[in-house]
Amino acid sequence: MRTQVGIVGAGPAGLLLSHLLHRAGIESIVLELRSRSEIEGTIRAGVLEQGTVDLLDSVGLGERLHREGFLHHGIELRFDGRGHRIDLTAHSGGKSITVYAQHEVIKDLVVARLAAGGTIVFNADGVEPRGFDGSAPSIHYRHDGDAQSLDCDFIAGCDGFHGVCRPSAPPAARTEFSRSYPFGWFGILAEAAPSSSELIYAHHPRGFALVSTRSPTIQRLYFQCDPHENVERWDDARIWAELGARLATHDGWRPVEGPVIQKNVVGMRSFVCEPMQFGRLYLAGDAAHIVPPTGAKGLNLAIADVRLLAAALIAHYRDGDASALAAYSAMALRRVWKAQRFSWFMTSLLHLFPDATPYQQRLQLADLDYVTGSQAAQSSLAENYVGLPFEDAFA
Ligand code: RFL
Ligand code: PHB
Repeated sequence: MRTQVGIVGAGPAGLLLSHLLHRAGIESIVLELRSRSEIEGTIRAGVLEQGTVDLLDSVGLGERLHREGFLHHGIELRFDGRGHRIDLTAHSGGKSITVYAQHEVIKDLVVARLAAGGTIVFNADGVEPRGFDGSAPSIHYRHDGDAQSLDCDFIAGCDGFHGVCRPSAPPAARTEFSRSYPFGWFGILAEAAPSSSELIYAHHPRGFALVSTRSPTIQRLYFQCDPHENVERWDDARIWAELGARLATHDGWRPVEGPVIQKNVVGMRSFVCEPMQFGRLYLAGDAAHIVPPTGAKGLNLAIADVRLLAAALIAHYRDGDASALAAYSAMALRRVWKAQRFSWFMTSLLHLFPDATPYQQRLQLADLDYVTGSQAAQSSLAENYVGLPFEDAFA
């Protein structure tokens, strides 16, 4: 088999890249380890930045998102039993966020690719990118027990943090920066009506908690936990007692409770691989970088990467201009590091750090007081939360 761009991974990065290339008349094939039902059923992100929504709109993917997603103009920071609303729209020159689940974005992308005659090879095992240091890359894999190979001009490594593309680049060519956190997030989906019309990020002496949403009848909530916590030790009553304690306000606010229909623990890590290009292999999304979910940046960064990468590939094929491809890694990394900074800031602001000294604990409270009391600090938070503007010349 042969195609122009061989894409590894059918997450948001790989599928959107394939869609953007198709619209410019460039062929691609997506190789995915898992089945269609698995990728469409994995519960992950929920918050889409304004720029992400605008991009999805501009390429015909906004219809269901606007119908079923929730447009939010603010978030609440809650600490010391009191809520403080940050007006995102007022502080960001009119921008907002949309709460729409990542797996719904995936479903929309799969439908769009298949309707356009695109190829997504599900259940592709043993994927191995080869020859990307020369001019004739290929991807070897197994499908239905048969060995296959896909020849291509470029390989896009969109296979997430645990994928094969990043490790296939020579270790000496990669510099990796990472930080792990001494806690995880216990995430639940519950059959309940919304507790709040906007997201609530709560700081509490028992640990962080977050109220998000999915639909008028399904709610998404998280609370900080031990990274090795066993979800089976938590029945519904214990989960709601913990969430109730961390989210309580002095005026008696309580979350709306309901049966917990899914629970899992998410690890927290910050990670960046530099560069994001190795010869004809280009990394995008979680394959190249990870942020803790507190800033809601991971999916949005994956989308920002492929926006740049698609534009650079289009410049190469349409105009014979290789300069954007050469600039891809440096340009993507500028945004990546700003998202790293913001995600680290939000994580540090809101979580309980088990080894924090009393001095550091007081600083954290001062930070919360400052952020919620200062217009300048709220503007900075809002600008980052709704998504920094795209700075590149090509679109
Ligand atoms: P993905 O989504 O991990 O997709 C990679 C795909 O590659 C496949 N794959 C392979 N395919 C072939 N061969 C191999 N060897 C392969 N190895 C892996 C995988 O099966 C998969 O289908 O990466 P991508 O596309 O870069 O997208 C990144 C986002 O998924 C991720 O950053 C976000 O989910 C992070 N995130 C959030 N981001 C936001 O922007 N807003 C949020 O509100 C938000 N909340 C979250 C989150 C992540 C969370 N978890 C579970 C880590 C909340 C949570 C709880
Ligand atoms: C979610 O809805 O899953 C969500 C919302 C905000 C975050 C992270 C996850 O910061």
